[in-house]
Amino acid sequence: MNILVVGAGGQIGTELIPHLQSLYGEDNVIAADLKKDVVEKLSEISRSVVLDALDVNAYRELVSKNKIGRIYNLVALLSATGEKNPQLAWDVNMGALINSLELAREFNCSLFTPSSIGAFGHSTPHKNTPQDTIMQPNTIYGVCKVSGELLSDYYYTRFGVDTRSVRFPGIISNGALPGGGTTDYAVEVFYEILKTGHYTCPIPENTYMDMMYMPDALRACTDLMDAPAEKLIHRNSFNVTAMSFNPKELFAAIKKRVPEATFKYEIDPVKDKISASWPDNMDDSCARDEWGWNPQWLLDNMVDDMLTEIGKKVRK
Ligand code: AKB
Repeated sequence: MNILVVGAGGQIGTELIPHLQSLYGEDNVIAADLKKDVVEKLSEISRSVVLDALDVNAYRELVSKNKIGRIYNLVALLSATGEKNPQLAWDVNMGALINSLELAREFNCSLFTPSSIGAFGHSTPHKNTPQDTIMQPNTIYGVCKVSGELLSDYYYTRFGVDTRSVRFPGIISNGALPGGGTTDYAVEVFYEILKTGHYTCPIPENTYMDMMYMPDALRACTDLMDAPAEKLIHRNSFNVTAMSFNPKELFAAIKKRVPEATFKYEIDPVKDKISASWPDNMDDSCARDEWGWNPQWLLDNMVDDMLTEIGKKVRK
């Protein structure tokens, strides 16, 4: 089966490519991204192509020519960026999704499109947030995610398209940087502490959010897509989480290992509002029951690994 990753140059895509290659073979994975320089970089590790996912004809030609059987649609403007330009966020996030859904229908592909904790809002229960609950997000990013979940389920029930998805929490990684998200602080802090010894945090110290280390996120992407269809009661989209912490707890874990590290807070009002509307911690028991979700990385081993890996990059 040939697998296409659209929006491959981002935080998840750049690490999903080698993960997919290790599972399904190097030649069976194609990375597509809008930016030429990003594609040049990706071509060092994978078959790669420039693609504007909003150009349905170019997208169709790529899928058809390469006999694509599975699509990972990772195209998205994230939560904080989305608030700066809501119309663009809607156009990009929904445009890439509808094209992916239509092509999955036409070429009988399975389709993974990540949803997010951003699909929830103030009226959602914030503690142990259930799988099926109130979803009234307060951001354009969240509105796109809820619409995307509904549309993906519609394509499954109406046309039989094999659509699946997870609600990702903040993803922590040491590869490509996240950009424009509310949870980005949990990555930025490692670079700043290792480079300068200091970090100024835009999120209030007591705001809890779900988080996940990249190796677990990659397994979520492939385990769900490989799960037997008959086991799935839900499809779009599964709550998945690995840990929940607030900035104070993360910084304490870093300070234990880097005693000279210092932290202060300068709250970003947009990120403050967004993070306050998201769950403190989600209940991911449906993912565990229906396709065996079982995260391996918690706060302590994640912090150890991030400090080691980013330490190597910073010292280079
Ligand atoms: C963001 O902060 O916007 C993303 C997300 C949780 O979807 N990382």
